[in-house]
Amino acid sequence: MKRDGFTPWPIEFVERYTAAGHWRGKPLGHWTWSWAQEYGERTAIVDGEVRLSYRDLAEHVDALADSLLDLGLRDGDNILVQLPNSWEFVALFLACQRIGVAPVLALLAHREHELAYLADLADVRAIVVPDTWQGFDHQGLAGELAASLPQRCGVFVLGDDVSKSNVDLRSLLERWQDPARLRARLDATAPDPGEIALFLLSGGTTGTPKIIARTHQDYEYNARQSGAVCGFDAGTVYLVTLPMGHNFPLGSPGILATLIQGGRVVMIRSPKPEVAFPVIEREGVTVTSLVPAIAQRWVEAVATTEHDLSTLELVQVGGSVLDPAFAARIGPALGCTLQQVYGMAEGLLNYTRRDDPASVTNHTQGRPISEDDEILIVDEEGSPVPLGGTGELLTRGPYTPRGYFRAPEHNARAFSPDGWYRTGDLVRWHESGNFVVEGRVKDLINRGGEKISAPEVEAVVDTLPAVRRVAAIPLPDPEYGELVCVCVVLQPGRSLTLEEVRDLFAAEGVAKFKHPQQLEIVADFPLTAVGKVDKKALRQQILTRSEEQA
Ligand code: J2J
Repeated sequence: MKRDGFTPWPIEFVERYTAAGHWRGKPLGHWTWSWAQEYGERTAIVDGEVRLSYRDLAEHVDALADSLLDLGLRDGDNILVQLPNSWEFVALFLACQRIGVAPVLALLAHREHELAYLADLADVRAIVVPDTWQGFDHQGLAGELAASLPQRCGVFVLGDDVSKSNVDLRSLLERWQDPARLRARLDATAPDPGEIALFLLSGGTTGTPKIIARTHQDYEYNARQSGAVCGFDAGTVYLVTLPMGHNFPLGSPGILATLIQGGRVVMIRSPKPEVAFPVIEREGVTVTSLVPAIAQRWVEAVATTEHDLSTLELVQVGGSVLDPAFAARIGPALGCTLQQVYGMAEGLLNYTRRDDPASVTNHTQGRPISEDDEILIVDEEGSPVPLGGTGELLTRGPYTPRGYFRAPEHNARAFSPDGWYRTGDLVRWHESGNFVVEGRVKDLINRGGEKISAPEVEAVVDTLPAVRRVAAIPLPDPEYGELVCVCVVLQPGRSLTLEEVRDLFAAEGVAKFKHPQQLEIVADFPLTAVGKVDKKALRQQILTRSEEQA
């Protein structure tokens, strides 16, 4: 079913990507059974004590898809999903793909501020949450949120403590029908492969975060081609260390490429070394993906671990800047090859290759996966920079959508008239042909790979009566790379503390990782020539002030 608010690729590109074999004209859900046929009784997913074969997985997926239909969900509907890493999450994701229901992949850290916005933007028909997670009552919040929406919206809960008014997700996964008949029935109503399959969250540089609609065939290519580039095969045992709602573990190459290849996906719920290391040993994990902050913890912990990590072949690190000196330590410490990944939920994926020399792997962020990824590096006027120069990366391609979902105004700025996505990243070509990410022009804070929109933070702080003007900027953080600092010009005679700011964020139900860590009161903001806050100068001012105080 067609949804409004989606920017399609122009027809000549559809034809080109199809003719090249990138797009295969099949919905993502189609592949579940094609994998089951090919890989049958091999283990597809391991989650604690649960081990599912490819056939088990396909049967559970169909049972769940059918239950979702019974509950009234239809092709063209969207649902909000906020789940911990689990086999049930994988099954739900694939069940949605069978019937054209698109999950909006929220993070467990999100609270009412983010969830209410997403539920409204995507007009969701159900919210799927754990009962509780790390002490937080997700079920309670989802219930309140669903009741507050104008549309009818169900609450589906994963856990042991599902309240009577909600739907128990596990019960929907139970198999009681003849799999062959159910499969035929679901195949007959398969969704359009050019339609929206899932929504990923954008890091966002606007006051309200944008969501990215990915289609069935673009996302399948995203995963398959990533898998080919990264050497995923039937022997791949992929550990899902990062939250699977992220593009990186989900499809870059992640879970989907592992399943495409007939490998084994191993779920863990926390990236902590004490959780991950025993599972790596037990399952013989060969590949995982990490953000730099987690890689740091693993490298520190490996020195004293008793666990045997010798099956690890490849550790992918991406999402935020990786210091080259630290990069050089990762492979030797973990006994595997490092692969840097420069990716984005908006599409374009870059990987260093497994056979790149260490001088390239440690110092660059990789190169695109597809011969149809188009790349431009431009200066502030939009003119291409000379080879080797630094500029903003613009891209188009077979898995880079042409617009954010339901965001025409923002799209007019974030995309060029001929469909190039302006990444907001400053990059240059390295002599190896890989990119080096040099910085960014977009207004966000990258906290250990989690992206925080500066205007979103500013909009919250701006509601405080003491605040005349506010600017959120990134400052260096030893563990997470960057922290959120809010710089405030006060109203005359007023004062403000960091605690008051943080209390407001908590009261507004903003995800904790966005709460400011530092408050700086300033007399005024430096301005650019066009009268905007000069955040670069402001950041420099704050850094100099901190140095002087130290
Ligand atoms: C510097 N900055 C990086 C890197 C991303 C794989 C890996 C990462 C993401 C991701 C992803 C970086 N060095 N190695 O979706 O599939 C910053 C850039 C980029 C933004 C995208 C994947 N890797 N970044 O991080 O949508 O600024 O995707 O534009 O969360 O992260 O963020 P996101």
